[in-house]
Amino acid sequence: MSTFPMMTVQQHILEEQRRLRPGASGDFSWLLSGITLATKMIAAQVRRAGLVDIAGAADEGKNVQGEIVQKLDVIANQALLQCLGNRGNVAVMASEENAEPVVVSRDWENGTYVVIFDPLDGSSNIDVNVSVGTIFSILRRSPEPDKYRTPLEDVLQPGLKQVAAGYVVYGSSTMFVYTAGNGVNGFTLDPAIGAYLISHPNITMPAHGSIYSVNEANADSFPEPYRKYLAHLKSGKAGRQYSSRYIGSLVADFHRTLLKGGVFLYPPTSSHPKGKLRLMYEANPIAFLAEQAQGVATDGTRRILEKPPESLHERTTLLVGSRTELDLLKQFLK
Ligand code: P6P
Repeated sequence: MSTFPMMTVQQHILEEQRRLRPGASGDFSWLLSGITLATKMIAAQVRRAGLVDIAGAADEGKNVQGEIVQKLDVIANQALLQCLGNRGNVAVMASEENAEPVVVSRDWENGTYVVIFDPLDGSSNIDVNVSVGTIFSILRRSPEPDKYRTPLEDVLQPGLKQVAAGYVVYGSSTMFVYTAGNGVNGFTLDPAIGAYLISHPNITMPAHGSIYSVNEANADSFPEPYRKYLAHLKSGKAGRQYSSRYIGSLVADFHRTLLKGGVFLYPPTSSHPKGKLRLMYEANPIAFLAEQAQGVATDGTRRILEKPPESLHERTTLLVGSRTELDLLKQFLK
């Protein structure tokens, strides 16, 4: 038995591809390697964020080295646009940082994939050294090549159409977690060799948890069924004592829910009556991972993955977690 878990994420993706798509061209694994490369570049910047801040700006926008100091999420966005833009099989990219989809100038005719991402979700937490994350969602471009569709039409597909989704959480360690529709696997970045090595094979969400995760400051403006549900969990009448954990970074809050179970909720609030989280690059990839790990993801009325998107940056309510906690929530929402 080797001392190190030598299964890298690249190897895993290739094996997945061989098993699921024998004879495939390998372009899917080439695409995912563009994402893993970009996230290693982002991790390097996130890990030194404080230093940049200390260096600060010698003058407007420049640090003492004369470099242009950019917000980390802009840097993260550029890393993903560059690393994916030159893969040769990406037709369109869409980002939380860009108002409109980005058409990859090359290969528009041959580009197979659409990649949607939140380059640095929760970036406001960086200043206080709290975990942040990159979230991505991969779709295929429309199967009818003869039917012209605008880049936005190629992006606005329901979550059920995702061929892969995942995130990188820049936490106490840097972890890459993804699904290609055949379960969820987690990889930890070994900085010594710059490779993601398998650390969490076949992740399944516990069917019953003991943690609820919600921003309690908004509770007074939640619709009543949510308030009653949370009161029920706190009362001990749900059969166990629950703890409350809320990091305020979706990737970190979901990662804990994926591994430990329980429920994460972002219900409608007075400031966000349709929910705050973004459908295309937060809720959909998270929902795909949750369902692949035997969990549940809904907006309170339907599966997140079934929602027909109307706009790139539309928001949604997100209720995601273990089957027991979500089935109970559905009883309160009826
Ligand atoms: P609130 C971060 O800004 C984010 O988009 C998610 O990562 C996180 O779950 C949510 O917003 C936190 O929102 O209103 O609780 O600060």
